[in-house]
Amino acid sequence: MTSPIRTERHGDVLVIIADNPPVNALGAAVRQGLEAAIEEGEADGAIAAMVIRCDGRTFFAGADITEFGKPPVEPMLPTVVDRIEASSKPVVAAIHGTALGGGCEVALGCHYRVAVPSAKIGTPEVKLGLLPGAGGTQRLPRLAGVRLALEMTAKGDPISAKRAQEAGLIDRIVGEDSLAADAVAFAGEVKAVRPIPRASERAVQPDPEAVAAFQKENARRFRSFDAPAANIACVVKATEVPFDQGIAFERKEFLRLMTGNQSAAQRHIFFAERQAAKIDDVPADTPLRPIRRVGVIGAGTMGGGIAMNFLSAGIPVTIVEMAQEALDRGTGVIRKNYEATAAKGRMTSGQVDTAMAALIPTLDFDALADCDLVIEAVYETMAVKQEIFGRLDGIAKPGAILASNTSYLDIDAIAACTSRPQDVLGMHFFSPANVMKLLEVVRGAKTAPDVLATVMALAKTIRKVAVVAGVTYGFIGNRMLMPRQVEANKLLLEGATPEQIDRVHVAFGMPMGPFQMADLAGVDIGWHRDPNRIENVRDALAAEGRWGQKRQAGFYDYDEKRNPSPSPRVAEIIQDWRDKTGTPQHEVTDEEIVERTLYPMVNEGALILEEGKAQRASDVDVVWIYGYGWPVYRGGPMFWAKTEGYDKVVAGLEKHGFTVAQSLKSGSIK
Ligand code: 3H9
Repeated sequence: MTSPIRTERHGDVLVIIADNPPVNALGAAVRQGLEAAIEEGEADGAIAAMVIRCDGRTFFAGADITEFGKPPVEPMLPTVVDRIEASSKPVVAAIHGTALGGGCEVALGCHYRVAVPSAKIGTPEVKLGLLPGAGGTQRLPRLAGVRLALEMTAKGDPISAKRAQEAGLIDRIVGEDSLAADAVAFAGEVKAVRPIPRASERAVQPDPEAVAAFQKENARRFRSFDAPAANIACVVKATEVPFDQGIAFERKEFLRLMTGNQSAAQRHIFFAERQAAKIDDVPADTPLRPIRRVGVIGAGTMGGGIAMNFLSAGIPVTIVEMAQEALDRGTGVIRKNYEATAAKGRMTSGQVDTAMAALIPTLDFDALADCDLVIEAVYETMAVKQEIFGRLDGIAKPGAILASNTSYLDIDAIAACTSRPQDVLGMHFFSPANVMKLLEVVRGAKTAPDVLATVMALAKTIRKVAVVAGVTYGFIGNRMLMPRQVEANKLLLEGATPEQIDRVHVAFGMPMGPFQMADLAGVDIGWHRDPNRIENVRDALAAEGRWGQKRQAGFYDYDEKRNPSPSPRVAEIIQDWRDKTGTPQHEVTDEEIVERTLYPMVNEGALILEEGKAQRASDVDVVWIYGYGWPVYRGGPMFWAKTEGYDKVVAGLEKHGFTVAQSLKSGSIK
């Protein structure tokens, strides 16, 4: 097998080039090749300096994550980085694309670093539940100081080449298109400089104030995650002990994280997210339909948020409403949202204007005729949707993709109202649609493969994580929410309180519990259809005007700042329903809440998979991570069930009388 590493001689500079697509991950063959190339440069008397660079789209994007958990293959990355640093001849890293994780650590092991202006440098290991385990936590603070090292390791966001240069991580920014030649020239300039600058030999001052401030600022963000604290501890260690001892500490912490459940879950989600983009029976090279203009029907909260995704990506949008007032209101909200982003410094006012200029608000339905994709975002009523799709069929140009943003309804029944069901599918955005990462792409019985492929690719353009779902009530996410809600309501009657149930969910890692969610979304959702029908606690609250946060009263009472407190009135209403229904009371434990609200979600997920409404278990996990804030360190409901043990989940479900999915019983979930 040919090595992914080759060498070239440019005068007295040995250029070591990696070619390991797609992202030059530092797999075993790359590590072996790098070590051998350094030896080659050391041994050759005609060589005075070396350059390490990569072919393809990026400098090394990190260790090869697929190797984690498998038997180690020598040389390990820390050894390779040490070998580079120990070289008696200067080594220059030539960086383009993203020097991430182990890639960043290779660069830090080099004696000099040059980069193109568009390059990014970072240590995102924390996002995989890890820390830079090839000396990064010890070299980074020595080169860039404690504060930036904390930012980079514990938060994991990459920095620009410019910022890296200011911080002393990059020695020179070179031409965007002349990296190879400029790096060789730079190596020529530094080849005779002695002593050779080695990061490990530099001193770093402790900065306890910076550490304390950083921990305080990020306490919420780091809540319940193991890896940020470990990253911080390693950086602090770098300021306290000699390099070798710091490395020993880093190694110990790295292995602890690597073998833990959190990192396994986070690595699972990394691959799950990428896997979700693949459609089993649609080839990756399926020709796509061009999407140059998007139409959105409905300028309400959902429609406006959907439109923003495309405007932000530079795709013009025609947005249609029935009344001028609603149209103006919708357009105004879009502008206000953009201006708020600009006020936070995340957009320029020029970008706000460009986005707004690409929006055509209109009352004229016929204006949708030149759109390549039309997304309907109106009331969740089948009759209304069918009427709209019938009209759209008469207006949209041939080949246009027609999508519904329905959260529950049958896409096939909607498609049947058109003469072109092959062009129809669901695009289920999550609220707020311009913020939430998840997009459920609902594949109808007749949806054409290229329509599906086009929408999946488009999702990437608008920076969504898309998951394919089949036609089933509530698709993947909302269908799994239903058994949770049913049980939460039963538990109230049996003796639990909304506070207890929500607390168990928040302690589990969810952003909020079922009743907090109801208050946020609106307790009155669904109730307006038949206000005279009062069948449960929720209806009773809605009938009393306790519609949730918007009314400062729902399952909780709220003050003006929307801080919740337990509601005596709600306790009364619950007691009323306990009496009315004669429900036997018992002391509900936290464990029972987990077994009765979270296990049924897993069970429903298994049924969805058995019915072929989701392609794979990891897709179900992606839905819950990106659509509902399931804690990423638990890897999504299906992954979590595996870590809990399928037997335990099955036993818990059976104990409470649920009918358990066959695949869960046999442990054959895929
Ligand atoms: C580490 O370095 C530990 C060390 O500190 C210590 C060691 C001792 N390995 O994302 P894309 C695959 S931890 C294996 O779609 P983009 C990916 O699965 C690592 N495979 O492209 C996908 O495969 P497929 C620290 C990897 O252009 C394909 O490459 N580094 C790896 O949107 C394309 O990926 C990171 O955490 C990998 N490291 O984004 C960086 N990376 O086509 C992780 C990617 O079969 N990577 N693949 O689905 C990224 O953030 C993005 O991939 C990147 C490119 C920004 C590089």
